[in-house]
Amino acid sequence: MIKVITYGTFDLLHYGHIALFERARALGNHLTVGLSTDDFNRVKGKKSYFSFEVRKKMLESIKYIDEIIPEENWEQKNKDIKENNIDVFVMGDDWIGEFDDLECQVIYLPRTPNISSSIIKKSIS
Ligand code: C2G
Repeated sequence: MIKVITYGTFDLLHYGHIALFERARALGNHLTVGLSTDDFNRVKGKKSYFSFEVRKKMLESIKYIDEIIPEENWEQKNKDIKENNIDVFVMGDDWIGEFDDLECQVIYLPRTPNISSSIIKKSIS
C-alpha cells in the first residue's frame, strides 16, 4: 500500500483540483487530503467562499480521494505523515521547494494552467 497525501483549501472546486487529485492518487493506492480549516485559511490570508464542512462534503464525492483530515496549521505535516504512514507528499509546483524537508518522498506536480478559484471569482463578479 503506497499512501499519498496532499493539502489545500480547495475552494470553488475546479478541474485543476481534480487533475491534481487524479495524478496524486495515481502515484499510489490511497490518497489523503489535508483540507485547510476556515481558521487556518485566515492564517494563510485566504477567505474561502465555501465553509470547511461544505468543502469537505464536495471532496468526499471525489473518487480519487480516500480520506480527508483537517489541516489546522503549517506544522502538522510530519506528524500527519508519521501517524498516517504516508509514503508520498504531493503539491502543485507553485509550492516547489517549500516542503523538501518533509520525512517522505516529496513530489511537485505541474499546476493546471489558466484556472484557479480567484480566476473564477473575478470572472463571475
Ligand atoms: N492547483 C493546481 N492547479 C490549479 C490550481 C491549484 O494544481 N490550477 C493545486 C495547487 O498547486 C495546490 C492545490 O491545487 O497544490 C490546492 O490549491 P489551493 O486550494 O489554492 O491550496 P493552497 O492555498 O495553495 O494551500 O499546506 C499547504 C497549503 O494548505 C496549500
